[in-house]
Amino acid sequence: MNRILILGLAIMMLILTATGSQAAVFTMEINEVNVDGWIGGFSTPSDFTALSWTTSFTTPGSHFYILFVDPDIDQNINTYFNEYGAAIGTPAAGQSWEIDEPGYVYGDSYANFLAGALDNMNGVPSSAPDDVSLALGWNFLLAPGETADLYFVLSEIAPSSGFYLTQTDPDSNATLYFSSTLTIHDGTQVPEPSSVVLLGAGLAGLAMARKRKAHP
Ligand SMILES: [Ca+2]
Ligand SMILES: [Ca+2]
Ligand SMILES: [Ca+2]
Repeated sequence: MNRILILGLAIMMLILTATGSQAAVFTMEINEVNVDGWIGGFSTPSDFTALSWTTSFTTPGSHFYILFVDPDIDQNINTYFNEYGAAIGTPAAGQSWEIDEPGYVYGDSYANFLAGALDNMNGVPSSAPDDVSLALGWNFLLAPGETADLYFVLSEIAPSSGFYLTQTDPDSNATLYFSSTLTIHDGTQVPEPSSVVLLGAGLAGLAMARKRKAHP
């Protein structure tokens, strides 16, 4: 009896260990921002589980801010071009988005990001997997004395509400969720320290060289 019980426990532990080791690896190929036409690149860790970005505007007038990410899921196991995207929900007023192959093969999301005009279309649906990149943008107007706070987050946790983009690797059974909020209020407000994760720290100036070549 004891021997059977012990064997059963050993098998359970093996299964738990195997499940734990199957966590997908997320890497970042490109992470750049277009702020009113100024392009900057964020440095990101070699792999990540979740990333978030916060920034604020206080200069009166019209602004746009677009965050572009080109994540890959388990690229060393099943490539970076077995993935697809989806747009869930309805964009907020002033919000733009794009899901597409970044432009190594056929997509125009990186070009549209540079031009400051996302096309609000999904170029990599589940019927045609490829290399997914995601972009979210905001166009907004600030009156004197107003502050705009922007927040972006990319993680495995689905937002409970609002508009968001997804990037799924069906072979890894993993999905990344990309969402953003814009809050405009009077006066200035110091962001909560816990929400400032990558604020400006990795900004590396002009757009980084794009290393990867088109896949066959
Ligand atoms: Ca993959
Ligand atoms: Ca496109
Ligand atoms: Ca990608």
